[in-house]
Amino acid sequence: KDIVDSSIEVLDPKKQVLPERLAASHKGEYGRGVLIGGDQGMGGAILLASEACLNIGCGLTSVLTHPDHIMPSLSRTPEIMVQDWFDLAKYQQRIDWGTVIAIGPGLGQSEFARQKFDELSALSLPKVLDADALNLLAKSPNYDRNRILTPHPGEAARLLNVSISEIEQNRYGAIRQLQNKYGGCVILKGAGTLVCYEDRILVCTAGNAAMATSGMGDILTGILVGLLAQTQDIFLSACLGVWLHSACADYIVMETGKNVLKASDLIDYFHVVMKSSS
Ligand code: NPW
Ligand code: AMP
Ligand code: MG
Repeated sequence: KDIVDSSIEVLDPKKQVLPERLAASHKGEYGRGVLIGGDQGMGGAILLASEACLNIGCGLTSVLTHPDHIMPSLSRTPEIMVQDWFDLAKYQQRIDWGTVIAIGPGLGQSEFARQKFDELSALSLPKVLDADALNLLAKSPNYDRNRILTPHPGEAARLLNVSISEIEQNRYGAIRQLQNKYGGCVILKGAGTLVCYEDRILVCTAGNAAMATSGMGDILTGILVGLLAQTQDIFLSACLGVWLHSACADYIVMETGKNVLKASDLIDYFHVVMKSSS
């Protein structure tokens, strides 16, 4: 029944274009992304997200994270400005500086994380909420039109207080409920990722099971916040980001014959895939 619903559209690759980069432009014109996450033991999540954000073209990318992850981040990607989230004055300066925010990858659900989540929820900046930010949202629901939510079925189940199988049995109904309850643009991940915005639901037919590995959703979050930094448009960023993430995985599988991907494999392919599909 869901499949024949006329309100469901397929994400069209031909409509997906990266934001234009004008000859005389400078980094200040492509947004300032602030990514918050990476509690102890989960630093990789925010590193992956921030690297994806940088590579998709965000003008200035910065990270607020647990101090354990500052040196690893700088060693791996010195282009990214990374700061200790416990330095509250610098934390606040960085938030005030940002034009878009992503919160959640590896954030954890400590009291500190909850406090930061609550503070950020009050800001009107466009946001991407993922992973533990979604778990915190489930515990303390609020409505916001200017954000992208990126639940996998486990997170969606928490957000709607139902079982994972109830989500999976009716993914269209679930994403509609998520959008009604929480607002903004919702992405329900998994094979056949859905994007819901206002009265539209789109399904992504790209993507494959080689993506079923750790950190893959963190890459999507980085892509989304990087696109949002450049466009300020949650729906456009969600459609392009979801498609590109999956199309990269399809491209690498086809080119290399790999049947499993590391999440970081995708990062160098964003522009290759855009070029090959244009
Ligand atoms: P089950 O039981 O496996 O069948 P959690 P998480 C379900 C960070 N990470 N279809 C799954 O189901 C994240 O950013 C850090 C159906 C299970 O019940 C978070 O902050 C990394 N079910 C934190 O870890 C790399 C699905 O959801 C539950 C499903 C926890 O995030 C890894 C698991 O979800 C990770 O990104 C699907 N397609 N997908 C790092 N390198 O630092 C998921 N489920 O409990 O929210 O755990 O997603 O690992
Ligand atoms: P996360 O669970 O947050 O790491 O997100 C996993 C990402 O990989 C999401 O974007 C999923 O849609 C994608 N993914 C995982 N498994 C599959 C699959 N079998 N087919 C297509 N996409 C998948
Ligand atoms: Mg995730």
